[in-house]
Amino acid sequence: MTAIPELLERFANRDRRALAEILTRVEIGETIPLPAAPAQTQPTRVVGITGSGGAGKSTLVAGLIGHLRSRGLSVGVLACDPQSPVTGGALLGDRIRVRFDPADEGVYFRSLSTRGAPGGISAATRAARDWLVAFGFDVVLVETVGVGQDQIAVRDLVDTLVLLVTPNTGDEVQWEKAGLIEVADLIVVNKSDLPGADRVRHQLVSALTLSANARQVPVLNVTASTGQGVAELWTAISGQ
Ligand SMILES: Nc1nc2c(ncn2[C@@H]2O[C@H](COP(=O)(O)OP(=O)(O)OP(=O)(O)O)[C@@H](O)[C@H]2O)c(=O)[nH]1
Ligand SMILES: [Mg+2]
Repeated sequence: MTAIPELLERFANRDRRALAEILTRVEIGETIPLPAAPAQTQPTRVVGITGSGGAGKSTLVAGLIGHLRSRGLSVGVLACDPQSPVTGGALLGDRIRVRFDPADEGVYFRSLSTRGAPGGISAATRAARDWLVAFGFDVVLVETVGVGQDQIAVRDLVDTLVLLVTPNTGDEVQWEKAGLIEVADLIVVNKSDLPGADRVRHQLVSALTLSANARQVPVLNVTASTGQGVAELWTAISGQ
């Protein structure tokens, strides 16, 4: 194990291996003093991507990485994996599905096991987010599975919360019940290549009109698997 002063010095020099070691140590509960974020023209924007299992969150994260890199923005990703019923560890799924150039220094990807923590958010997620912000990424994306009311916990972790729903799954009713559509800043109807996308979109728009929180929550159609709508989504996020 590296001594803390050395680790922090390497971290300050933007050494990704130091970042990785810090995240591992923080995840197992060690407290390491967090340095101030470097001076940036724009502060880091932290964006939460939530939705039920298989909604296309990782695919969208991959699409956003591509879009953000093409604009010269660096990206740190935290993927909060659901507890695996088999091993209790992180599922490999996210690491397999999110593809990016491993040699690209502008992207950093990290999976955290949620280990059954309430809210589907690992206790260490907040700390990990803070370290990615301190590292100075332009954008930090937090992928987390939506599993009901506890998911609202993600709200406090991010500047912008994006909720993914998909056509014909009945999810929209569930999200409404869970109050998630009221805390989301943006709602994405992903898999808009599938039938029923417009119907779901209309249902969401009317549910939002009726909701107690009468904020203007944009509902966007996206097809993450082709990248359709990803640029428009980023425009909406960065204009928030
Ligand atoms: N038709 C269609 N399929 C999609 C789209 N986006 C993602 N998928 C597919 O949906 C499946 C699940 O995608 P993921 O990105 O792994 O979904 P996820 O929400 O990250 O899944 P978990 O992390 O396991 O909850 C994959 O087979 C994707 O190829 C889309 O826009 N259209
Ligand atoms: Mg995923």
